[in-house]
Amino acid sequence: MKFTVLTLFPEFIENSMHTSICKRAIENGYLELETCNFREYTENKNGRVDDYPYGGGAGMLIQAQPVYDAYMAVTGGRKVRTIYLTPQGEVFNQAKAHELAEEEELVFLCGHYEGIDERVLEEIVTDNISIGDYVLTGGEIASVVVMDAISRLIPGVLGNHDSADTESFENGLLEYPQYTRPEIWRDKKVPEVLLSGHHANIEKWRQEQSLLRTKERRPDLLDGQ
Ligand code: 9D3
Repeated sequence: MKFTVLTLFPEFIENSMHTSICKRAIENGYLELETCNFREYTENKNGRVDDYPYGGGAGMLIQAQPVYDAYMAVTGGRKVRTIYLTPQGEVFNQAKAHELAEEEELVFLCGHYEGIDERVLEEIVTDNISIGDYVLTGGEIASVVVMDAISRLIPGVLGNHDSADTESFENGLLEYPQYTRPEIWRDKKVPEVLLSGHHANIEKWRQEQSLLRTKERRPDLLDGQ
């Protein structure tokens, strides 16, 4: 998978993605990351990429020209699925992560200020994605969230040890509580069944705990089941 990110803050994307599992995946060639600062493509002599909105209103908008020229420079006009991170997008979820993980290449466009001139969005954007109903300062963190979720679905990115995890979360329930050594910590004992060695009972307990926890914390996840 190749990710290309168009952003005014490429160092934020580079730093975030060169951490932990994504760092290893880039080093091992399972992921490729390119960032492009579209400020480098502005034709404004002061390096500006923003201007006032026609019709008035608060804040500034990113102009179409630098975004389009940066996009053409990184894609060469090829047809590439291009994701605009925006509060007006469809809310990202695990199904969308799976769908996007099928692509060989994705471009991410991160906005700042109050948004981007609609005309360039019409030209290049194929998918509008939000990461949830709260207000961020820009699209960068959202793009990292989406890339991180996609990355762990790419074959080879997770070690075999981690990949079993994938299946257990994706049954649509929250995970059961987990414990490691010591057996007693601050007078709290590990649930007896986990020490029993009785694998069928352990499996049954974990399923019960998953269901209980989901009912308590995320009843909305049970609506579709
Ligand atoms: C005044 C109207 N604002 C919309 C609520 C304008 C605005 C605020 C903040 C426009 C963009 C942003 C920056 N946010 C993102 O770029 C963003 C985002 C978000 O704020 N929440 C959830 N997902 C995303 S994806 C990109």
